[in-house]
Amino acid sequence: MNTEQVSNRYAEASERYKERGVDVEKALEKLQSVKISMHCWQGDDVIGFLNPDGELSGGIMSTGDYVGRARNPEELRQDIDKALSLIPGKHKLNLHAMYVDTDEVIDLNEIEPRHFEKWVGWAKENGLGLDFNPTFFNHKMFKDGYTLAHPDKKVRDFWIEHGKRSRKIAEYFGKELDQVSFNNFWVPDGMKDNPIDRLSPRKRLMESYDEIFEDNVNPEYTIDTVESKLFGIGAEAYTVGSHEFYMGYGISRNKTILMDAGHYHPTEVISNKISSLALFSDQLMLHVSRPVRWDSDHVVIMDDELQEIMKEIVRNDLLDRTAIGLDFFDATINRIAAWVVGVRNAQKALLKALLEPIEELKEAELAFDFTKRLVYTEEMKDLPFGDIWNYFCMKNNVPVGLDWYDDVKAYEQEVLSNR
Ligand code: RNT
Ligand code: ZN
Repeated sequence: MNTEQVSNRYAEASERYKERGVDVEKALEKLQSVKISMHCWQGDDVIGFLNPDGELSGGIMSTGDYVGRARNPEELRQDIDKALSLIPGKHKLNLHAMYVDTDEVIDLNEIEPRHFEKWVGWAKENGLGLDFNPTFFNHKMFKDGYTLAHPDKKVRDFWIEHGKRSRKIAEYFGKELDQVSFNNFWVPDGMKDNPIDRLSPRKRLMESYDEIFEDNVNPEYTIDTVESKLFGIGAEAYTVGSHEFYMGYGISRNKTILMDAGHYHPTEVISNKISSLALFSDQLMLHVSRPVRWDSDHVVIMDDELQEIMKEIVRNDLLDRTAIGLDFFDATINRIAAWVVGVRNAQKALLKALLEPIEELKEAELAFDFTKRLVYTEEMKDLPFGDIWNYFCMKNNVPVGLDWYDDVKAYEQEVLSNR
């Protein structure tokens, strides 16, 4: 499609939405302002640069050996640049501590802001924000299935130090880039088989966190988030940091609760949790991921749950209070395509949610007019949403429709296949 066709279709589509009382321009303005936190770890299968020959541990798994895994920070940034050039808008990169960029030989309990200076320089050049995560896996101190909940204080102390340092780095990101950096704590701690004592590890985890969070950091620059999980590989029977653990911890300690779409029972959805959490917490963060039968971290597609998540955020006016991050890792496909599909889908689902006649639907519901509610929401599905999305891409100078795929293929031939 050429520019004129895209514009014409946009004009027509806008009319259709207008008939339903939807202000398309306003929706696009909103969409433009939303930053998605794109996770760096799709680019190298969650290996990192601290221990490049190491294996992924912590009960998560990436499978596949597609050509072109990024092996160092330069390659990873080059790949991220490529992906971002195909995604409309300005976003954030979500870094893990193990993605340090330094010539010094350092360990997780020694990281400092200067080990991330290159990432910050790159983010500044590209007008991006940075989020952060301490890394509680891929390391020899992840012992006996435990980190912060380990019975041995020496093991806990190693990780407590790491956690403390991660907060200084996130604070530095926020200050340098003049926008808040979310710093997410997730630990894999758990047991393969049924424990005798479920309480003590949880108490240790709570006390370790309390120590980590003792230090003051500037809330304008960084916000701590805590991520729960149902189970991991090797922690099938018991995961210390469960949903209830972090609900209690987050609410009582004023920490932001992060919900990952893959971290609940298979029929349990985070879309139905957002509204409850929003009543008790000012800030929310999500890991938008796609579980397939279990916490499998598949690339995010335009499925019902993705759309439901975005609808919940938009209908309840929570966009300004909800940080949206992505979390998946698929090594069986082109990794840049994985990012582009995932981020673009998150944005598309958000746009769909923004293109609803929300007030009218709420009124119908309040008047118990469930017929109208059903009829309208079903008919809305047929409106030419794709024409609005294409126009948004064009306005942002990124490829429209399938055009981006050729770009990724060319990059694979020129760059990735030579690695
Ligand atoms: C693991 C969590 C966590 C990780 C990243 C790499 O189950 O979802 O968010 O995926 O920290
Ligand atoms: Zn996650």
